[in-house]
Amino acid sequence: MRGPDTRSRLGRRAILSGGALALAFPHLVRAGEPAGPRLEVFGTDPQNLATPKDLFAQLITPNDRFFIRSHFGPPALDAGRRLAIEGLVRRPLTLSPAELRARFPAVTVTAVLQCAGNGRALHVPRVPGVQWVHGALGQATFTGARLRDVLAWAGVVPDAAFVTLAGADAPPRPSVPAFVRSIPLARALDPTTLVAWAMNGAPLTLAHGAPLRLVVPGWAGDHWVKWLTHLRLERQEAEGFYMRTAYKYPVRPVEPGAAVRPEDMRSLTTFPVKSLIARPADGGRAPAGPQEVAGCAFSGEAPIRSVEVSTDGGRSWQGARLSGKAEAGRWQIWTHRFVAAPGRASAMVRATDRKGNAQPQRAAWNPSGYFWNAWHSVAWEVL
Ligand SMILES: Nc1nc2c(c(=O)[nH]1)N[C@H]1C(S)=C(S)[C@@H](COP(=O)(O)O)O[C@H]1N2
Ligand SMILES: [Mo]
Repeated sequence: MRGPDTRSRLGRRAILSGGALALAFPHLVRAGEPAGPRLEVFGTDPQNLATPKDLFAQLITPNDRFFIRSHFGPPALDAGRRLAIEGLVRRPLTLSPAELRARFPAVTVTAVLQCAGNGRALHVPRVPGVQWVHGALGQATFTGARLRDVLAWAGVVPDAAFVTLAGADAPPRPSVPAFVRSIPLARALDPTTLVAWAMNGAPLTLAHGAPLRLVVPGWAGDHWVKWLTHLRLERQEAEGFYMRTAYKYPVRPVEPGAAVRPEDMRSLTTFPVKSLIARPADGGRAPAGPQEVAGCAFSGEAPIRSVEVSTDGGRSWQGARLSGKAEAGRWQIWTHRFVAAPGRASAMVRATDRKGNAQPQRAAWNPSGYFWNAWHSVAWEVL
């Protein structure tokens, strides 16, 4: 089976060296860092930058190599920007980031952050939108207050059912809808849902949502609202483009290219089971003898149960070795070793989670190109 990383797809974007990145986005690169490909550019206005795939063989993605995506670009940096908790609460209030940190216990979770559109470029037929291949993905430790502690302090009124989330970023023109998302109250009360101020032990950078962002482990990136300014308790889901039209997925599988009626769509929540090969790189070369294949595997639904690798085009599959903690919404690293003679070598990977969800051979096409998660394969030349 041919790997999906075809050259024409990779050709659609450039790799920015550390030096060029520093010029384009000075806040992303610290002075004195070695130059090298740090993030891959999929858009500059607003910035859409991808994590290089070789980083998916390590448990933590460093902050300066962690993908960046937003609809309108960041607002001004305001370290004291207040967060309002309002709507169906007994005690509407606003908190500065300092007050939030002082008042609630700090909790740290390690979680995958993945854009729903990651892999969009691999759906056939092609779907419009940012043509992410694999890199709208990373894993970090996030530190913040539990959203449920914050909500308990404000006192949620019984008929509240959703939390509507808004950030300080503004659309470029009044005619463009604002980025406003809702999550059900049950998900807001999940102990892993955080209002975070730190990522991998460092204060959040502006690109990743400073001073405060939401962290919703297991759920697609669109729920992880950055530059958070408002938490509004409501009876119903928010209206507006980003809830009513965007981030919708067919309730039943559809034919590739089919039009789907709005009533047959539901809002995205968890991302499905997926594994990727971080190394070796597709199209590379390696000396004959022992080969090591490695990557990550995760599911938003449940911890990973197993990862299997085929090095004979899918005829046989071997269990890979897993490392890292098994948790829903958190990736584990898998490795597999085999010996290859000179010629063409290939590897293909598939994962299954503990709810029995199996990564499919082909990803389910859908009108917005979300959640590509087909078996991933690479091929390289053994010398
Ligand atoms: N305020 C705000 N938050 C946002 C967005 C946005 O446009 N505005 N984009 C979301 C999307 S679609 C994704 S995938 C993640 C990306 O987070 P990152 O840039 O920290 O990787 O942020 C989310 N949070
Ligand atoms: Mo996203």
